[in-house]
Amino acid sequence: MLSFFKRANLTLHPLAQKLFKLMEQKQSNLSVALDVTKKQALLDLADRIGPEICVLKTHIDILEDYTPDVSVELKRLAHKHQFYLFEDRKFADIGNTVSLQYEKGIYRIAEWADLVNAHIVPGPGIIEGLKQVGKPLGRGLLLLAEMSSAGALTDSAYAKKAVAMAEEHSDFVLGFISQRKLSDNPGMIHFTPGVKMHEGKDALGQRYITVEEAICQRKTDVVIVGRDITGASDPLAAAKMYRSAAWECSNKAHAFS
Ligand code: S5P
Repeated sequence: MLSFFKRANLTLHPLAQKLFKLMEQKQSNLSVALDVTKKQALLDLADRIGPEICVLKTHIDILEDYTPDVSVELKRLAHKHQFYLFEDRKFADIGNTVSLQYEKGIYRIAEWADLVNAHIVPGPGIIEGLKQVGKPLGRGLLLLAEMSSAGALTDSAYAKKAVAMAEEHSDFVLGFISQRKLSDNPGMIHFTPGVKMHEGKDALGQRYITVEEAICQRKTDVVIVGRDITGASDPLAAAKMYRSAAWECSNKAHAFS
């Protein structure tokens, strides 16, 4: 597997280039999912864990006390600690609607989120709608090609369609949410959620694989870890542990290429 640094030169997507370089400089291929419902908790965790991560993933609509200064603060912290912001909005509607959901409304996602993601169920119009808003701002899109949850309908034929759609729109799409490496295009970045220190599941259908399984065996690039970090007694220590485990695995994968 090529190093992230080499892959930065093999994509024309400006945000993918920047993200690859940041991962290499920061030696981090860890993304944390900060699924908390109070803004202060979100910002405190972002400030503490920021030095360990390449991407901070939010679900901004679960905050009970959202005010527009949250996104201003998130941007400040992203600059301070050098990470990118990924709003896990999972758009899933027709192009016109998603472009409004992305740009307008209370959250004004396009103003602050470097990355967003979308389901491909509606067809390529969803990508076109998001691209109209996001591309002029230098943003990037991840396609949900495979989900981590039990019984997901994202079988291999579906994932293949996601890869084909990504190739058609590689000026805006820079990768996937998936459970394995799906594309041989070195510019495409694979993000894998449903990661824990031990395999298992939660009570609502989430399934977990290990960092080792995700990166060494399944050759993905970035692991997304949520509750195993946010619910730890020491979230910073947990983030450090995941960061070094993930980086070590990707170094091994690069060495054996
Ligand atoms: O297939 C998916 C896609 C996503 S983006 N499975 C997921 O779990 N996610 C997200 O990753 C999910 O919405 C949550 O924010 C995070 C996983 O959190 P954890 O607490 O289970 O690690």
